[in-house]
Amino acid sequence: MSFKLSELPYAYNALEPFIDEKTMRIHHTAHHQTYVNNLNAALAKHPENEGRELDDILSNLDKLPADIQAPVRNNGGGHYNHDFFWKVLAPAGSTKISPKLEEALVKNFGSVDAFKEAFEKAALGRFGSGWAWLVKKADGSLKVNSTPNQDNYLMCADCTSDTPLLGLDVWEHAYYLKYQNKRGEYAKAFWNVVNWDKVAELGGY
Ligand code: MN3
Repeated sequence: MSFKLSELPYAYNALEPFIDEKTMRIHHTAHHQTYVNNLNAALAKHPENEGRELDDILSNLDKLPADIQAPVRNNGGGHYNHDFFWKVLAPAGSTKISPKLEEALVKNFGSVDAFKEAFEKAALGRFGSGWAWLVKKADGSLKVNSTPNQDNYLMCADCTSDTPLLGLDVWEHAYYLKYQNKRGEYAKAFWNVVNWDKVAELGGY
């Protein structure tokens, strides 16, 4: 078994000018590819894990042999999160918030703008590297949260039943070439390239 890097569902320059081509190319072919390579290298040390789904592996990290728990957490999380991230991005103007999704955002956050504000706050508030998320809880409510490094909802004791609808990579490698230290500007620009159709589909709206 080995995990593979999937092709992006759009061209590297498709998210310009909000996320630039050079960043997308390096992010996908270098950063994401390295997570895949390192994940495969770690799992190869314990071939009894061959054929397991990544969801299953990441949901049961503590059952892996101790010597590969950290590399699988970091690189498996990296592979999983980036696969998710590419799917919730789309060229600017190609999708919009559906009435049902809008209704859910208004119900849970007060307004779409209040949701965006809460999400940007989570993105900015994450010290160091990590992710901001919009998740649907088991009770149907929507929440914004953030995780450090390449962690995600599969690894978090109180959020394993969460369904992620949207994620934003706030590692510097995701924005530094274009935005330098201005993570807030990157988080605001992100709204232009969200794949709202995918968000609605993931949430069942
Ligand atoms: Mn990244």
